[in-house]
Parts: sequence; C-alpha cells; structure tokens
Amino acid sequence: MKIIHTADWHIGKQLHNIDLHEDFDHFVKYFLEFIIKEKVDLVLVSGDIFDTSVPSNQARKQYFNLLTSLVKLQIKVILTAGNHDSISNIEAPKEILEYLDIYVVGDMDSVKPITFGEVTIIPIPFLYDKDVRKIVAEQSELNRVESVKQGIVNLFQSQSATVRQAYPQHLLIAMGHLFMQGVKESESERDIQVGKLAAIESERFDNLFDYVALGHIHRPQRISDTVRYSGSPIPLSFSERDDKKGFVVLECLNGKLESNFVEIPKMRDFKKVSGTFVEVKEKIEAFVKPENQLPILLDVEIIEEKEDSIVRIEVNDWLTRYKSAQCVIANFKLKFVNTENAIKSLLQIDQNIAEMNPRNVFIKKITEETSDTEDLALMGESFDELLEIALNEK
Ligand SMILES: [Mn+2]
Repeated sequence: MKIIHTADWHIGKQLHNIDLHEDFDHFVKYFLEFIIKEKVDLVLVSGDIFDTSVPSNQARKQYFNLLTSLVKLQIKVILTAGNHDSISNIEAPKEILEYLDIYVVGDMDSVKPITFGEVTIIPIPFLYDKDVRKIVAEQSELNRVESVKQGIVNLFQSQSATVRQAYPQHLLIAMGHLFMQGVKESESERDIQVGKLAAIESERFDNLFDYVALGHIHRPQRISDTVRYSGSPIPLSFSERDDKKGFVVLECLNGKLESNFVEIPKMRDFKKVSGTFVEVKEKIEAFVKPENQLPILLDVEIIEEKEDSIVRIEVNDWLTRYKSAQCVIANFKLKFVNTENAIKSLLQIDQNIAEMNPRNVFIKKITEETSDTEDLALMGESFDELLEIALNEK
C-alpha cells in the first residue's frame, strides 16, 4: 500500500496580488502523474487546503477538479481543515464526498478513525483553543500554554489508545495541523504566534503512532523518525524560494511504514532584486526564465541615494509599462536613503523646516521640475484640494 502525505495546498493563494493558481496547476499535473505511475492508494492532506476561509470560485473549482481526478483514479482521500480553512466550508460537501471515498474533517467533533486494509488513519484538524480547553477543563492548575499543549497531546493519546485497542495489528497514522518544537518556519505561516507558544515537544508523540503526517509549517522537515512535515507543494513566499517543495510517500513494508520525500521539479524561480534604478533595470532585463517554467516572480527594491521626484516619475512610468514574458514583478519598493537632506536642500540656509508649511515645501519641490507658471498654479490648486480632502477625512 502506498500513501501520499501532503499539506498546506493554500489553493487561491495570492502573493502580493499575483495569483498562484498556475503554480498549483503545475503541482496537480505532476502529482496526478506520480499517483498513476507509482500506483498510490491513499492521499492524506493535513490542513490548509485553501488559503482563505472564503475561497474564490476559481479556487473551489481547482479543488473539486483535483478531487474529481482522484475519484476517477479510484484514490481514497482524507483531508483535514487547517487554521486557514473555514470548518463549515470544508465540511459542506462532506456527505457526497464520503460517498466517493473522500473524507473531510473540519471540526474536532467529527474526528473518527478511518481504516483502509491494515492501516488506520486518525485525521485531526487544526485545534482551536476552545476545542482544546474542552479536553483539559479539569486540569486548571496548569498555565494556559501548558494546558493547550496538554490538551492537544491528550487528544492524540486517547485516539491512539482507542485505535490500538480496537486494531492491535494495524499501522497507525495520525494527521495533525500544529506546531512542533524545533521547526524551521518561513514567512507564509499566518497567525503562528499562539501555536508557536504551544509548540509540542516531539517526544510527547513517541510510540503513539507509526507515523504522524503534519501540516502547518511550509518547509518540508523531519521532526523525528516518525513525525514529519510534508511542507507546501508550491512556494508561498519569497522566503521559501530556495526550499525544496514536494510531498511524502509512505510505503507499508514488512509491517512498518517507510517515508520518503519526493521533490517536485521547480515550476518557477523567485528572485529578489535590489539596487539603483539603473542597476535593477539592467539585472531584470538579463533574466531569462528556464524553459517550461512560469515567469520568474520578482521582489524588487530600488534604492536611490537622494530623494528625486524625476526618478520617482521614471520608476512609476517603468512599472506601469513593464511587461515581459520572462518576469512578473510581484512586490516593489522605492527607497531614498537621504530623504531628510533632500528636503533640507530645498530650504534656504537660514530657514528652519519647522517654519515651512506643507504647501511651501510642495511648491518649492515642483519648482525644481517646471517653471511654467500655469502648471505651478494648477498643481498648487490640486494640492490645496487634496489637502482639504485629507484633513476632512481625519
Ligand atoms: Mn499553512
């Protein structure tokens, strides 16, 4: 029997307004080919199926299309809700999906073991504080963080004990969406503080399960011999640009589960570019995306020494007109190192900045660029109007 452990799909993810649906499509293509080639029987998705609690129609379509492909291949699927998912959204089609051998678990109250042959899965979704408090109500002598940890561990322990008793011969797999101690995070895990405080020591899971299929952390990593994060199948932030992406394949061999990470070929490059306007333009123009990959996603930072409105206009102009088959600018920043000096240079030597009002500074600034009195008057009027609107809105 072959089982895939994946997590953190974050379908519908936008990275700085760039929709990553094509990245997900690339993953799906590779994933389905792998499943067919390797004759996979079961897919486990440990939370954060969608990126938001109200996924777009396109995101829902991608989700149901993938499930349909898996049904056609007669693959069984178990999905749990992560902290990004809405429980009711995930559970809405529960009955019809179950009929198709797809099991979704959004809420702690719907956790129940699912058995396939000699393997039993305990699908545990992301646990909210309120759920956890129900488990440890009587242990009030513990502090809040410790009681959250204890509550989570208690749930995994009691589930393990029940299943071990019912199926002593079975291999036991738990799914979880939580924070383990000692993990390496990236920038895209949201609301992690609470979870991080209550990070669970991996020893507490020792001997409870033959494997723990975790989600929540987007870098694939092994916490212990039997506890692993599969990581997200696609990079979800620039901080993940050099990480390996993929999923874990579990194989039952001689009554044991062996786990191996399968790396997905890179579907696009993520690059950070920094320098002056001229340097940045040069660097970007030299980029060529590898064949069969999506355009390179850029995080651009232009740093100029002196505040200069002409550069500002040129940069804006370049940005609005930028279009290339090689790169997409996902994030952009323009910084001037010496803004204060630039304003000071507008002032006369004996003039104090505190003595100038915003309108004076503005007029002084635009006088550097035009001497057309009509233009100056018009811009002055516009400034007054905008200032009035801004002040009224305060
Ligand atoms: Mn996640």
